[in-house]
Amino acid sequence: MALPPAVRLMAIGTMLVFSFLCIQIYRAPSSLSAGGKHAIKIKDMPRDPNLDPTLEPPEPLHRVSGNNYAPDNANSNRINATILSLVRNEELPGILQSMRDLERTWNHKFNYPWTFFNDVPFTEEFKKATRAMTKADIRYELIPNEHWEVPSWINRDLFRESADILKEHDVQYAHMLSYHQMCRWNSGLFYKHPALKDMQYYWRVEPKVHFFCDVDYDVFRFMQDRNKTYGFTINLYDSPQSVPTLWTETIKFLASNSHYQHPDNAMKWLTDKERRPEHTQEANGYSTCHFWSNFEIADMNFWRSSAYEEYFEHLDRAGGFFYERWGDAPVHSIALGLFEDARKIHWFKDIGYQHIPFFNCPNSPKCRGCVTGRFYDGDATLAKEDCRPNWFKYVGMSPEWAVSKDD
Ligand SMILES: Nc1nc2c(ncn2[C@@H]2O[C@H](COP(=O)(O)OP(=O)(O)O)[C@@H](O)[C@H]2O)c(=O)[nH]1
Ligand SMILES: *[C@@H]1O[C@H](CO)[C@@H](O)[C@H](O)[C@H]1NC(C)=O
Ligand SMILES: *[C@@H]1O[C@H](CO)[C@@H](O)[C@H](O)[C@H]1NC(C)=O
Ligand SMILES: [Mg+2]
Repeated sequence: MALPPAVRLMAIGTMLVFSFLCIQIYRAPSSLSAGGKHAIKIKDMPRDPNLDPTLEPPEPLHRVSGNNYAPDNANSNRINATILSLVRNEELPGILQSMRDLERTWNHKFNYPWTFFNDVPFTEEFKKATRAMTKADIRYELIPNEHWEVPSWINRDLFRESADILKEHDVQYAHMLSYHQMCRWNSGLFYKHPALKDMQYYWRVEPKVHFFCDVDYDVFRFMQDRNKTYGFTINLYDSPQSVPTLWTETIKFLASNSHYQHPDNAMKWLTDKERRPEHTQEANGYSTCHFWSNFEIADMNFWRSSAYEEYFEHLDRAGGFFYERWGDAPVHSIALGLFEDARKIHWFKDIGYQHIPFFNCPNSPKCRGCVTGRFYDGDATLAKEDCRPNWFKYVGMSPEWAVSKDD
């Protein structure tokens, strides 16, 4: 593989450590017991589980009653949570579309605040138009320079050289410096913004996404009450060429931090080499399976833990946010898959969602505008990008969905 000399050296240098640790990790009892005894395991996913009827998760759920979620109620049932979105002024039409869908299906009932982030100030036009979409509070936050700027240890010449090579390998956005900055910020910086100091949970929203199904319970309370750390809708393979040394760096980190591994982790999902062997090989041991992070409902305490902080710091120093194109999705997913109890990761099966070109579309009378069970739109080769089969095989579907199975 044609890698820049510095990167090649780094890779060779870690080879020995890597092999040694692989043996160590696969021998550890922790990797034998992924998932929980109550999780619903499915082998090879013979049919899309979204074709089965989906109800709400079982009670107790927190619902609207009287004015308990009214926007101006100082003693509302809302917890410290926000919808958040990193967005550019130019993407105003796209974010209005996303807001319209999320407000219609969920937030007009619960009125959680929106927090918008930008690396440049929001325009008055942006503020005015977004304010008109919701009764809830909206905050417009500027990202501090020290969170957005390219770190001092990144060499610009090496960045450009590496981007040329990434481009040869068809890695999208290779030369777009701001895309690399965005991935780094979403990986390890966003939750450090002072505006989120008192916030614990967030729902991440991007411009131009769709929400299809009415959700009639407080999803943040659901996360809290059921001890969930992270919620996803779509689970995908990534381009191995965007993360050639992400797994090698992860193994290096684990060399001195193996105590951070959770006994009930999702290591098997992260390292499966049966379903797409060539992928795992190209990514040097990482299956590339990840939660698609344009949708996330999560507990920031996980990102704020010493395990994640130290892991991010290690990756940041290694330079792969710039010399490769590590996305926040694989970075978040690897950390969750290693350091968290896999049972605390929840598939929000009931939240109908689209970010082009993929869908989560459940079979429920609460959904309108998507085709039940459709996973992608466009070229048929997109079908193989679905990594849910491995998640259900190794970890299983959240026990909450057992109810709809008996239907
Ligand atoms: N403010 C700001 N937002 C950005 C920038 N780059 C990307 N984003 C946001 O980051 C998210 C991901 O970017 P997007 O272009 O949708 O990437 P894709 O979904 O991977 O194709 C979106 O919410 C964008 O609005 C940037 O330079 N500045
Ligand atoms: C939210 O956070 C603030 C500040 O930490 C705290 O005082 C408040 O009690 C929290 N509210 C809820 C509902 O947990
Ligand atoms: C959540 O965790 C708390 C504290 O560890 C525990 O007391 C509670 O029973 C757990 N609840 C659920 C639904 O697992
Ligand atoms: Mg996007």
